[in-house]
Amino acid sequence: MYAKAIVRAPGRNFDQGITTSGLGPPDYRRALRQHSSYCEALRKCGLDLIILEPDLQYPDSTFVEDTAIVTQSMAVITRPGDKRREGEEEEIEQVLEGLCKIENILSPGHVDGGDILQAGDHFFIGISGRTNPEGADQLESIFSKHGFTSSTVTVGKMLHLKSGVNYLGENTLLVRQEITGMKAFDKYDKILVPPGEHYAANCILINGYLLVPKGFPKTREKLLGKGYTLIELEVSEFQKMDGGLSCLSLRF
Ligand code: CIR
Repeated sequence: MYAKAIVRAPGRNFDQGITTSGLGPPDYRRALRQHSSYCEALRKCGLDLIILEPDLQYPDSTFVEDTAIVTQSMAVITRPGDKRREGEEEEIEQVLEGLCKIENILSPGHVDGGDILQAGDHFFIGISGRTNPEGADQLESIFSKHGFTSSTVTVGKMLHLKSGVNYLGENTLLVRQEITGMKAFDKYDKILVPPGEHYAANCILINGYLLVPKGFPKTREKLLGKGYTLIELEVSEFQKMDGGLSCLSLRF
């Protein structure tokens, strides 16, 4: 069970962040409304929220997930892999310091939290354009020191590992096509996101509720058919900036 989440609303320069989506500039007011509904949904899941002020120094800082990996017993503060996001983690470290034991990724390691997928006591570490092998090695040592197992996976063309695969509990992964053949995930049951809906692979399971992005009807039907209790959320403005549901919070 999760008890808390850290979130940060987008700043008014959110549209200056990094994007490759080609979906056009985000509408700031709509982004704020969507963020506020997202916070409401987290509260509905029973989480107490730690809400940080927008940080105009970092237009991407609403995507707090990339700055840390948080478990019940400790937090790893990352070194985000894109230069424009370096330093975003400092405030997150200050917040987490008061709550749990802290570990740090050190230079030349880089890790984005979006590349780290927890499935029970195992962590998959995606090696991507943002997470390098040095960062992954450091992370593996930290996980093992704290009693977790871990393994690395190559992310390929996606931004982050969790852009394509997410854990839904009970040995089940929600995956997009690229992931289905990957040996690393052999032992899991898989729910495949239908063609044309790959963005919907980024869903998050929180205390029995599955948060899913609105606008992906085939994925929705599939998940309802499997018996999940869904909370559908509009995240179109975050999608324009290459972000999904998981990126918008650190849950622990
Ligand atoms: C970036 O490119 O870093 C942001 N515009 C999007 C980050 C999304 N984060 C995530 O998937 N964990």
